[in-house]
Amino acid sequence: MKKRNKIAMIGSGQIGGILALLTGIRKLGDAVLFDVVEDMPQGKALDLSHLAPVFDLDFRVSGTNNIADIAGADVCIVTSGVPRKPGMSRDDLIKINADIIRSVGEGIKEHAPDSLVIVITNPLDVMAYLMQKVTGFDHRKVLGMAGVLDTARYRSFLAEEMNVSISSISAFVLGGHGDTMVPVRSYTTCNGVPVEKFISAERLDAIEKRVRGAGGEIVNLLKTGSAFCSPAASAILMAECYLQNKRKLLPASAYCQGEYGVDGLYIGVPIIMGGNGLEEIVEIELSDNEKQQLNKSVEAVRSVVSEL
Ligand code: A3D
Repeated sequence: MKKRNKIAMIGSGQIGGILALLTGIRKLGDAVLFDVVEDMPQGKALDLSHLAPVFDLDFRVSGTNNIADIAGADVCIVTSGVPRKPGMSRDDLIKINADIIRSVGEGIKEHAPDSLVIVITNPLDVMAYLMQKVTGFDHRKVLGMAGVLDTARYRSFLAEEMNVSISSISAFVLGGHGDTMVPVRSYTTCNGVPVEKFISAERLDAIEKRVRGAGGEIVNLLKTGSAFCSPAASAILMAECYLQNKRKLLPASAYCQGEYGVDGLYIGVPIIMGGNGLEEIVEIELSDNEKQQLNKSVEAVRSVVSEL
């Protein structure tokens, strides 16, 4: 009998809850919500299971405090950790979140050894690196979600500025998920037409600065947490590419072995994502300025990795 897909949320906080909701709405399979907080994942699961009949979704969802219940998961999406508070950088989270990633990584290795792991916990590129080390999984099966979200932010601001449909905007944000991320202007177009034809260089500088600070802008507005709907949607897109072998070209934090001059680090690069997880890292020609920015971003990630 063909098995139903199982998607495990490792961490059932703000992002975890939306991940389970979107798993149902996008018809990806069944969801299990795992968290250390007693009763909370069970409560979220019960609530979501009452949403399924409203939308006629053939979707089962359960909540647990026992990581053994993720057994057989096809995809594990990891948000366990603490989010930023106003005034904190993503790197300030490293000590607490590294311990949490080590502990859940052991659980994933034991109970879902064949799963694809998508890490969302910050500091993102460093936590993806640590997750791969702890699980020992093939690096193709451990990816970090950041580029899809950062690119979505870029596209959203550009579409608003140009007053065009969001679907016309194609863009890439590469590098580490932090203040040094690199919106790649040379590949940013409105239906193939370079974005510089529509927006002045000064306005583009301002928009790109806003992209780099967009996570912080949301933290300052929310005051008690960070963005959660769009990060969840971005990880679900990645899970979809894997489960449906879509072979979509998207930016993700991936283990580089010489690509872009980076060796032995996770960094945001364009990848083809399909049924093997990372199918291939695509090397695109960058301008000298973009190369310089990317190198700076890589050094920022490398210095946080050295703190592990
Ligand atoms: P939050 O709502 O606090 O959820 C985190 C959950 O992790 C909480 O429910 C905790 O109880 C749980 N948790 C802690 N320790 C463990 C453990 N050992 N095992 C299982 N669960 C545990 O945060 P959130 O969902 O808003 O954010 C989660 C993470 O995502 C944070 O590190 C954020 O910084 C990060 N984040 C990343 C992005 C990216 O674009 C990469 C965007 C937004 C947030």
